[in-house]
Amino acid sequence: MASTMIYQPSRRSFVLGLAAASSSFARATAPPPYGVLPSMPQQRWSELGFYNFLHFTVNTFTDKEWGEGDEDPAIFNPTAFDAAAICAVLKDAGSRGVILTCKHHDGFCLWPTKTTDHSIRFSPFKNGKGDIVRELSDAAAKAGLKFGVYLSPWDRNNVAYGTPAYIDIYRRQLTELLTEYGPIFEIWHDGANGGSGYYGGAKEARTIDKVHYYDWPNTWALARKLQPDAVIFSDVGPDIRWVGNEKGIAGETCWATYSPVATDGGTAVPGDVREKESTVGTRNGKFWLPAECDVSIRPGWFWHPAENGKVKTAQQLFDLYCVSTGRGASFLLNVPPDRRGLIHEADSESLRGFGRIMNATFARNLATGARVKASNSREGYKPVHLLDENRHTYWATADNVTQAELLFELPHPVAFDLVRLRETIALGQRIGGFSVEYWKDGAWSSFGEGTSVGACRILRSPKPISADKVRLRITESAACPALSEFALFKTAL
Ligand code: FUL
Ligand code: CA
Repeated sequence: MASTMIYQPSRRSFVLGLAAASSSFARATAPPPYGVLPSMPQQRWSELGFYNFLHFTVNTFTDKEWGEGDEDPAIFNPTAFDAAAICAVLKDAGSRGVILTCKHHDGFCLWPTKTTDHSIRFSPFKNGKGDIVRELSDAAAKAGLKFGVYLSPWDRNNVAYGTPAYIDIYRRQLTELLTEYGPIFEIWHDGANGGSGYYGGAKEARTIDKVHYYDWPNTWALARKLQPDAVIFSDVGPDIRWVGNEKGIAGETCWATYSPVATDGGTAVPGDVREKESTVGTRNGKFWLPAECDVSIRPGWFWHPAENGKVKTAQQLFDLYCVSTGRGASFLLNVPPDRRGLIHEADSESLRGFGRIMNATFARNLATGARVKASNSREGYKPVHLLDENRHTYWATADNVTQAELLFELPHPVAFDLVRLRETIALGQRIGGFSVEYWKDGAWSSFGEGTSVGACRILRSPKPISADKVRLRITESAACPALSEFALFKTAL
């Protein structure tokens, strides 16, 4: 990965961004930033937490997970496709955005592209006049959901796949998607690459050189130019990294910084990265590359009638949220439309339940109203900023202080099983160790401890505990700690 591809904010832009949040902030001296820093699009992305994938294509009709690319476009014919209805279900679940498989490995395009005939234009859907990308991006905008595009680099239909001509086709497809459908928040490049396929009738296996074939730096430069506010995802970024598994689980330690390496120790590229390391990231890594946890609500990525009884429950989704977003990553949950072009009832029920749990659990920070004392505070960065519901104001210590204690005294005992911390990531990933304790029977008991914090860190206890005094200890920090929020919640199942 070329380091020039990683674009970082100027120091000025984020300091101004934070200062705008509170005028007393502007007068005090902010802690100097530490290490590599998130760009503005990466900072905005880290506030999303939960958003969705929609896997939808010819596979929905052939009952396959990977189409060969030899499908007759006539099979693509959703009978009741309703983008607004899909968005309404996602919105109710608390989703912040939706990423559509505009083209999966089969090469079938869900928009009337000029680059290939393997598309919706040759399907019976709306007599070839339909455009799923248009309908979904419009409906998402109306529902207040961000819209993102998945465009598979591997194309098992295209005759040119494996030759330089295909790279031009891929970039033209990307250009259509990034110029004709409004603002795009995330661009998703899959790592599955090369192998057998139809390839315009050749029906053979084609392998590609993963490091050079796609010329990623230039494709990403094109994406940056067309949608400068979007984040670009792949196994290795340049903005968001794959978490290294498809289970929706980030490492208990999950650094936002990462120095990706290929399996043989060489240059990491989409399709070749040490997956286990992607789960954890790298302390003081070379790039700001936070993890995204992609997982399907069903066993498969596409809708299969045989999996209607295997939909994850609302509670399972909540558990996944806690180990993805709650570990400094994000939760990208796939919900595949069925052959009608709707979210199946079983999936909507789980999503509704998940939304209910999320709303009821996170409705109110139970630490609100606590008196808070810090062992050390920097001038203008008092601990009250931890309880002001504003992620742009924060508590920080003096420059040379890298261990600290915060004491929260509540007016009444509260029952809680979740503790949520937010680090001030605009200043880099600083904290490397912390513990939470509560006062019980005249002594401090351990609630839990952790390493990385990042944009959001949730510690969970199997049972609620009740206390009127809670203590947070920062046990390790690479520079003086800067924390934006401290919150207590009780899971409302
Ligand atoms: C993988 C693909 O091969 C799957 O079909 C799916 O799209 C998943 C999100 O990424 O690499
Ligand atoms: Ca705050």
